[in-house]
Amino acid sequence: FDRPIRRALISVYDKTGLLPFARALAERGVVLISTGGSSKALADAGLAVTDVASVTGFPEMLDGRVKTLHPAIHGGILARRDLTAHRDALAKHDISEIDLVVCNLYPFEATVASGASWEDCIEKIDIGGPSLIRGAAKNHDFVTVVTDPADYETVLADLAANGGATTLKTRRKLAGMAYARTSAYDAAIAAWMAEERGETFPETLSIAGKRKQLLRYGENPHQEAAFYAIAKDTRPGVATATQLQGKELSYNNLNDTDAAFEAVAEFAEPAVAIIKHANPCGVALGTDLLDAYKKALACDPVSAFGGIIAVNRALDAATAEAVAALFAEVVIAPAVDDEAREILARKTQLRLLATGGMPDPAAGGMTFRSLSGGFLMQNRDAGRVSESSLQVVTKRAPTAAEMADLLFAFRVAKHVKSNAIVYAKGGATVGIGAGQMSRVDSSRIAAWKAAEAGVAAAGGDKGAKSPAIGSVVASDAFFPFADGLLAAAEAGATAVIQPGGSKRDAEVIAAADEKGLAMVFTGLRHFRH
Ligand code: 93A
Repeated sequence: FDRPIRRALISVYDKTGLLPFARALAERGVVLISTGGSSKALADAGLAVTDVASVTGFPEMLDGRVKTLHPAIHGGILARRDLTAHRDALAKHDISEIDLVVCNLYPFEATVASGASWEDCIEKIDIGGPSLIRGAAKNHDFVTVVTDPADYETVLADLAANGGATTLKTRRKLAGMAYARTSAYDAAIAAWMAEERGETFPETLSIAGKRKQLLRYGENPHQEAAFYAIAKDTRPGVATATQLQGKELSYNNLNDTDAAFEAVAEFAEPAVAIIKHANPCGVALGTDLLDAYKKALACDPVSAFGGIIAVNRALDAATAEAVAALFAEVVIAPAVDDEAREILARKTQLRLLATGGMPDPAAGGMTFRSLSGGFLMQNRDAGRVSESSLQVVTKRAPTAAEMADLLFAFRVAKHVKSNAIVYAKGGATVGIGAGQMSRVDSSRIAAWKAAEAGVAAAGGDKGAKSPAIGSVVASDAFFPFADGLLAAAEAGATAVIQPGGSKRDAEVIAAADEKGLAMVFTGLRHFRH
């Protein structure tokens, strides 16, 4: 049934690319039928066009709510060309076949995003358009449906190659895209209605994701995977980034790059995070990016090998040179200076991503986690503490320098898998303990890693002073016992930040006082699993 297209129905809100497409159709002798605004655009361009009203015998009515909803249109779209009974029915009612439907919908999503009133949003719910699209897609054995101006070229190429007809392969592909569009459209309407009812978590949920990339494999080579972007979510990050160079991004790259970029987004000062296996090897603030990079790298230079680096400023030449000296998998930045690009271009394998901006760490949004048979959904962890929200619980209050590091360390701890313990000094992490089942183990690991980094920095001198000495320590959740805190004191930490709220808080506070530590409670927990 690859028959030449003879009649096309054009009803598009977004008129991008319409005129050249319609002109090419007209040149092939295709009869153009069209609705109000589309019809006017075509006629203004000098194309011969038949108004829908003259096909249906009805004017467009009810402020345009009923334009194409008529058997003369839907009969022409839905009739099976291979059934005599269908052809007879059309003939009996004087209905002509429609072989091509070109339709894109009222911009419901954009209208909601613009903050329009309830009434305006309701008016932007397209009814006739989805009916045209769904009908044409159902009857794709005979009818071609185009819902995206980006596909006009494909259709014209098909017509040119097939004597004015499309191929079944193209029609099937376009039909699938058509249903993807109408389902995403309805999902957006349902989500908006739930939001308007004040339901953050509606009883049923559809999420429209657009495939951004097929991945070579998943977390492991025997797993298949793809990367989807949620259309509604325009937060700058991995899903919206442009890859400027380098090898194809892997599943694990994407996961780690997200962790890295979200971590540096926490800070207004120049910041760098180096991530491996979704945990930071180091995070630091600096006078500039290069300074921050050196400090972040010093935290765990061994693990940083093959890591992922995020910065929160346009990547400059000096930092690019330093980064180029390390083997890194990915670098992500809001922007990349021309000189920095040239420098990194030498590292042909290195994946370089530019996001165009930084996400607002305090902005809302949802996160998902899959589990067998379902998924968990929660608000993004946008929780934040400030100096004024902290409660000093020890005899000694933190000094100004300790306070700055406490706030920094706690913010980093939010980006470390639980149980998270972060030692920090001078705006840089010096030891990180991540993902342990017991908090005291995380505390000991972080201290041990700090000591190791100290030895490495001193060229292997086993007697080198641990950078944890004189540091502060953050814990993502309360210390259930004094042991984790005592391990930190032993490592040389002088101040502690933690949520508090343990049954044994009194014991933990007493231990801190005994060791001369200053300790603050946040009242806010940052679990991350
Ligand atoms: O209000 S509608 O749901 N009623 C209809 O019968 C109808 N038919 C097509 N909207 C309808 N359309 C939509 O009109 C199309 O989906 C398209 O977005 C728009 C094109 O209108 P115009 O050609 O007047 O600019």
